[in-house]
Amino acid sequence: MAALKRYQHYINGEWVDPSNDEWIESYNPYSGKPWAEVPRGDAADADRAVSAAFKAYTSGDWPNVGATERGALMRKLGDLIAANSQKLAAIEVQDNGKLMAEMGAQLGYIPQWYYYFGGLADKIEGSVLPIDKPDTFNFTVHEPLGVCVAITPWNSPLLITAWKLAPALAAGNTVVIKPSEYTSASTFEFVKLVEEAGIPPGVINVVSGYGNEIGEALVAHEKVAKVSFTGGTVSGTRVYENAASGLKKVSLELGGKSPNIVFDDCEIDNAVKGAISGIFAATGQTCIAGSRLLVQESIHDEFVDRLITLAKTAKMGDPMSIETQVGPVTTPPQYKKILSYFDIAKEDGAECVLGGSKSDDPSLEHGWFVQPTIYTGVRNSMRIAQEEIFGPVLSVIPFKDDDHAVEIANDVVYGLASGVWTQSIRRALEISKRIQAGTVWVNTYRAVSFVSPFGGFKRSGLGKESGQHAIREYMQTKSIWISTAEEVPNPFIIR
Ligand code: TXE
Repeated sequence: MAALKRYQHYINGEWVDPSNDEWIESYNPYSGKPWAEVPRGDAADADRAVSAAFKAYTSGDWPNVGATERGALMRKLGDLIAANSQKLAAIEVQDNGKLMAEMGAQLGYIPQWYYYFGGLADKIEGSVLPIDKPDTFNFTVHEPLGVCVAITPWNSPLLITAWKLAPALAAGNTVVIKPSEYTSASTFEFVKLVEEAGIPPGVINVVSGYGNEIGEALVAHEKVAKVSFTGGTVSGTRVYENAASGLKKVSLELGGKSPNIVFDDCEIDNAVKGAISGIFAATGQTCIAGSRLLVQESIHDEFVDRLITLAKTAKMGDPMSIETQVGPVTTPPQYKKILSYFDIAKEDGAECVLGGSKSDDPSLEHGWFVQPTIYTGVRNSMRIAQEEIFGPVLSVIPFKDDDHAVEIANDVVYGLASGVWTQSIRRALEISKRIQAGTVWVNTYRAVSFVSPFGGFKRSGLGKESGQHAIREYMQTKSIWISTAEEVPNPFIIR
């Protein structure tokens, strides 16, 4: 067997082995075989990376790089990602099982985050305040926080890295990135571009390993000012608890159980496509998956028929092939988790109208493939309607009218995204206002942009990524007071 490709930590501009010399095998989800190994980092590696980032934040070149120049460096980094997009896409497909068709488009788009936030770097202005005190000049400046830790999941490693890294860098912070132990390769490949972009050593560091080992050590490190986390709600809650003891700033982008609501006045063909893209794209492994399809009773049966017809055409196969529409599940635990929900759905009494098991295609037997699955007769109280499955498993829930749709839509602990399919502007606006979720898509689904804020309500998270205000998640405001009085007045009273 060919030797596995070995990646090292990237700390202070250098490639280094993990202190304990332990490694994690990285698998190709299509072949089910390991192809690379990444460091199994520990607390010592966390300390090395954070110390490098802290040094780069407090001394050396970075503190003297002005905001305009930071923007220029980020644009260079964006250009380098674009120039290397095919290579990065191929690594992600191999390591993660994402479709080449999706990764080609994603890598073409990722540079935009670096361009947008690079452009924003020198547009963050403080204010001079009309202060109510005599002989006083008061103004604000917005400063970076220091060392930021970016913890990313396995479902879209490079896109989610961009969402965190671009605003953090634009604000002037230094960063330690910890990708998922299942999919670290693409982040290591990406960080090779940092030196060529001219970004000083220590400003961007990448370390890999398990969440409960190096992940917890990073979050707990006393020199870390902020943690930005994307992942599951259980791990996110743990990160929040650990960060609390150091009073660190935290952004969390967690799970979802998003309602995709189809009203009887919709354009049915478009809504069917929207339902499919909401749950089967990326093999359902997205936080924004429209995993609860709420369909108005009057069109329920016709809609489900059309949905099944289209879903049956989904081509499952090798994610490298541009023809493939549904790829493998990325990790073995995730594969098992999805399969376990097929049993749960049966116990709960949902009716399986498509799929409902692992793939029976012999050509896919080595990979982690599950069939696109649709359940009808789902009540919103069932576990398949309440819990994030994170796979191509759709629960169809009928509703009577607008109030009923909103009631079901909001009756979950999550609030990440939602879809509304209607031709009525009045209804679109009304329902959008009433849904408790950070994103509402009307007559579309699964659209994201560097321009538009993204983040959850309720237990889907804290803070926003993308959009102008995301940079503020990586900054703090200082108020500076200057007295122009000739004499200091009575020192025993507050001024
Ligand atoms: O994710 P984890 P898992 C959901 C989805 C999935 C479930 C579990 O429902 O089935 O989460 O997936 C790091 N301190 N999402 O277990 O554990 C970990 O190493 C610090 C939704 O694979 O959340 C990895 O880098 N770090 C989701 C990252 O957190 C810790 C995307 C995410 O892993 C840590 C992925 C700790 N205590 C899964 N524990 C989304 N929102 O898009 C783990 N990590």
